[in-house]
Amino acid sequence: MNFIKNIIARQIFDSRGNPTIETDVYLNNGVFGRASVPSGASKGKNEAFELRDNKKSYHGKSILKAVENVNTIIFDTISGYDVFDQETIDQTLIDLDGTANKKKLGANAILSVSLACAEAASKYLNIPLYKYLGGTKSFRMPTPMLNIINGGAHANNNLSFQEFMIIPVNCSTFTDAIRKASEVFHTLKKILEKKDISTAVGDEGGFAPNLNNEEQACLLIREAIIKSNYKLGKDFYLALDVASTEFYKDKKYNLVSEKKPLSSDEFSKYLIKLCNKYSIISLEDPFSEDDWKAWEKFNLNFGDKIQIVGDDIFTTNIKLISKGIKRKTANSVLIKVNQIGTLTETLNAIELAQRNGLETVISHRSGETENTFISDLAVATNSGQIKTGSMSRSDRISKYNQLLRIEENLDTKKTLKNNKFY
Ligand code: 2PG
Ligand code: MG
Repeated sequence: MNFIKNIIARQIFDSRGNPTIETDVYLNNGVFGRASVPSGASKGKNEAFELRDNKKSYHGKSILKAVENVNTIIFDTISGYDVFDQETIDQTLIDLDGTANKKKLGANAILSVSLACAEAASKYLNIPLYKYLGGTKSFRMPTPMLNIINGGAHANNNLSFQEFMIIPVNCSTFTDAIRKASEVFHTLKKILEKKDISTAVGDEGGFAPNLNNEEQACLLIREAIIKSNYKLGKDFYLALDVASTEFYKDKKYNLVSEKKPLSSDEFSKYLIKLCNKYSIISLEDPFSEDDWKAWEKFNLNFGDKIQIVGDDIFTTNIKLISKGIKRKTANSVLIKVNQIGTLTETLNAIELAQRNGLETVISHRSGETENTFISDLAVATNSGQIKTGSMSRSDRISKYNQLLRIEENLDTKKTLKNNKFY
């Protein structure tokens, strides 16, 4: 028997220095799995509930109630459960909470247990986590999307767009892809230094300078790609997380750099111009989570040319993804484990998207920990894409390092050839 013998949760810190939850799930033979939970800054309104204490300490951000929920009610309920029955564990946690958004126990409390159970099960079997999660299929490594300039809610600069990412392509291996990306990151740093532009970094380890506008960020990245002896549009593409819900007010898009607010149509034109000029091949949250019509129109017109990724609009929730599939809102779904709160629901969201021909991009949060679960998840689900920050800061690098280890472990090395954008 491989049953849950003990569960110990504690409060630790995330990459922004805010409290978050870490949970250890012990099995009867002494093996344990550990997981910690990330936290977002630009959150979709339909995300699962992050339980915080709202007391005086830690500026209201402590999560001791979530810890208590795990150590008492959750442990009392799932103690003795078979750790290999992830679905039953997760369903029990969902039922125990009983609310639509996991408000009672906290999605952070629930997720920490859910992920730690999977980790414990893989350790019990002594197999890598990605193999446990993925089963018997053959795996492919994801293409990394690296956010090397940060703006929006992740930096205190004047860029409205949240993430300016590079996508290395035409690489036979992940190792090769991450090498090229790292070279461009360091070249960009030199370029910024030379131009006397700040090289301080934002929440996801990308540079976060004040710039004239979003286009200047693309220009600087293009320069870095060229100076690294690569070609934009051949060796690299660009991707943006516009995170536009953050600057959508009164049905208009309010960019710091634009004189007047833009209507959905005007903003759509603005985006397409930028895409054409800078080989931008993927746009995440180009429109607000409340602007479904703009999504539909954009996907109809450009969905065959550009990857249109739904983050805030879907929140890894199968109800919203189903709605998006019916209304042809996007052609890709961003997957964040803490947006929904259990492993099973995350896997269901990925399966639903993939079965309906949508791409899945596995994603970190802006507040991360050293936990590398999402690296294994990306490989296990053959998602083909992962975004997990820039080439600095251990909370981001830990995910890339784990992918290097996984690639070393895989039998087939030429693993990126069938990925999108190749
Ligand atoms: C996003 C994420 C991760 P946050 O919007 O895609 O980059 O940011 O975790 O702040 O929601
Ligand atoms: Mg996003």
